Amino acid sequence: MKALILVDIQNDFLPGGALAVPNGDAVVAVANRRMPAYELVVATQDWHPADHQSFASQHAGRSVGEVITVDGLEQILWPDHCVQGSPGAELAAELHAEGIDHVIRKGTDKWIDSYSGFFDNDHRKATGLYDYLKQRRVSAVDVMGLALDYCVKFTALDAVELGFEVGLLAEGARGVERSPGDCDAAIRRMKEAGVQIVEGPS
Ligand code: VGL
Ligand code: ZN
Repeated sequence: MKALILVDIQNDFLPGGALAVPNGDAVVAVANRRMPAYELVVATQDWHPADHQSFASQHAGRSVGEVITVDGLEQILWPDHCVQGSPGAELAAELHAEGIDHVIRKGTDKWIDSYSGFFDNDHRKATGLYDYLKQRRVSAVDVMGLALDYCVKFTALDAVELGFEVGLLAEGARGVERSPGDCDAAIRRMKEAGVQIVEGPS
């Protein structure tokens, strides 16, 4: 069985949001169009405590975009985003929520970020997504959403490592592009790992 994983399609990643992804809103219509073709649809939700240590605001004298070490791990500092219970953390209002079977929240531990929907960035703890999919006999996943060069990429790479057949719905993904070329590099890395890049509408 094949599942669709909708990655972090949340207000804070849409235009006007705290960590807006350029043209991030374009993925909502793609998600709505593609969802009915899958037997199972899972959404991930970035879900940070207000004092999450990936927030630049938590580190005196540091600014957004700097890279520091948090609990022994490299961490890019982001603006405050997807704070638990805030409007920015909600799934996009136009996303057809009734088509989503399950939501996996991640990034809940203040000391470690979680780009992947499966594990935190150091693979210390699982989010429950793998068990959820395995219990339902899922063997293949298509991944789309935000942001292509962070959470979509790491979710797809972990899915490959976990043994799923993985597709990237490229038309349904947009990236932050902190540095020019990040999105192309992300797609290249996914391709090399064995992710099938699915282009264009269907
Ligand atoms: C994301 C940065 C920080 C993402 C989440 O969803 O790609 N990026 N938190
Ligand atoms: Zn985050």
